[in-house]
Amino acid sequence: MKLIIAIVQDEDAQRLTATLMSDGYSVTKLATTGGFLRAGNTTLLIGVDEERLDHAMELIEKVCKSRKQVATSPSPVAGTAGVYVPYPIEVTVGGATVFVLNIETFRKF
Ligand code: 2BA
Repeated sequence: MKLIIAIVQDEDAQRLTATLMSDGYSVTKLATTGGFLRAGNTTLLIGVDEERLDHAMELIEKVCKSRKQVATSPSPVAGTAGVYVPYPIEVTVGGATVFVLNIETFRKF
């Protein structure tokens, strides 16, 4: 068995969860926060049998879109007054950041 950990944008989370569940996958949805943008995103935990892994990955790739986001970042150098000056930066976020882990044991009690 494998555990897929998929970090996706909130905008895609609803549709991805519905798509996975309608194809018979079990999904746990966590509200998470990205360390860089410090904005909300969604992490899905999906336990899958090995033979269904590729199909789940295809669904994630199909549903999750990459988007440009403008974020405010502190400047790496202090301004003249010794204060960090925030400036806007554009980053491309997503479609999905996916980790796949081997699961040693899976039990439901
Ligand atoms: P954030 O950490 O908020 O990052 C949002 C986006 O900002 C990233 O999109 C990337 O385009 C950009 N970014 C991140 N760190 C950067 C840096 N040091 N300098 C410049 N730009 C940077 P994604 O790569 O699509 O990542 C989306 C979210 O997935 C991340 O949100 C984070 O929550 C998660 N993530 C990505 N890679 C990860 C990893 N190796 N481990 C754990 N979580 C990860």
